[in-house]
Amino acid sequence: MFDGLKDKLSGFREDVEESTDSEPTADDPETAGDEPDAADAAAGDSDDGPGTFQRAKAFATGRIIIEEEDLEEPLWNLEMALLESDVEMSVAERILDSVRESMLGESRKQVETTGELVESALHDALLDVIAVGQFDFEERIAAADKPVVIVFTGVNGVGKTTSIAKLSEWLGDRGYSSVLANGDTYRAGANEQIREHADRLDRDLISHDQGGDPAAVIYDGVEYAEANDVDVVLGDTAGRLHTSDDLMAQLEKIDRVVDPDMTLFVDEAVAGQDAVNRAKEFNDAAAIDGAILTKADADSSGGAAISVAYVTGKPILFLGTGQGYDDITRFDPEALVESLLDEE
Ligand SMILES: Nc1nc2c(ncn2[C@@H]2O[C@H](COP(=O)(O)OP(=O)(O)OP(=O)(O)O)[C@@H](O)[C@H]2O)c(=O)[nH]1
Ligand SMILES: [Mg+2]
Repeated sequence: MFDGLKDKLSGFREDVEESTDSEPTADDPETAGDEPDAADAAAGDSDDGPGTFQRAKAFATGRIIIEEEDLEEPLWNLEMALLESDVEMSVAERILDSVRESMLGESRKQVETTGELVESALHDALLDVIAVGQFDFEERIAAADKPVVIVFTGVNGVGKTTSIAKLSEWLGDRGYSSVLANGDTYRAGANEQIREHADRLDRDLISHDQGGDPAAVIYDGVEYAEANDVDVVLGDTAGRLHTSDDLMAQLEKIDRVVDPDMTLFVDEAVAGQDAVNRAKEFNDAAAIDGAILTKADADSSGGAAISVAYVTGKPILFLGTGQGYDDITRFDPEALVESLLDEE
């Protein structure tokens, strides 16, 4: 998963190692910087002297000192790599700032190798953006008054209905009953599609005729759950663009009438930057509580997985990893960061 990004992150490590690997001596002018330019020359040797001396001393004592200029090119390459992997611009900048900060100045800490310093800087910088807003989903379900009402939103074809079926299975595995409510009264065939899932999973389904009011369907789902002691109502909605005013007004009505405990935004990991933009737009239009990224099994750049939480302030809660009902996993920021930095 996210192999492209993984390669690029290890490229950064190599870049830094390369730009810091020549062991400097106080009288070796080459070590003052890789590409001495006119400004360096004009400033004279007085700028380079103490830095070089410090570094030589650090080498002598086994410490590693990274100079600003060692990082310039690697950081630029890292920025390009992140952007190419569809990491959102503000997120890439945040990552660069954290990496720079933890590798320079204060943190000239004792580490074994430059590689380790890079690894720990990248680890902290990535976790900082990926883990934004995380909460324990299962604990929240356990603690909430029943029924817990969850509504799923997003654009067409990203995997909302499939994710509902998977989540129903996931909840069942943990002892929670659920009912499906088909708020997609818009698309022809939507009832039949979710009916198939409900039948296969042996779940009850609340649906109205095509063209009906989605808020009314989900409301009926809640009443059904209350009457039958069902723990969770999973409310589907039609795929929509955040720009389709009528459909967005429907979401507001669902919010008003049903007041769901959670609204989860669903999008595809493979949509990269588009998924990031849509998450932000949906969150602005009707606040979401978290996101599900589907199709993480397909070869995706990883940009969405890294950016969505930072950009929306809401966590990614699940990854969809295939078409089967079991192909859903809790999104674990620490595990993702470790796998991105794992050298095998
Ligand atoms: N490989 C893979 N395919 C998935 C995943 N999640 C959903 N799909 C597939 O994506 C297609 C669309 O899924 P749906 O659940 O119908 O998407 P939707 O968002 O409900 O679509 P609309 O109701 O039309 O807006 C189906 O063929 C699913 O099997 C996933 O995690 N991995
Ligand atoms: Mg659907």
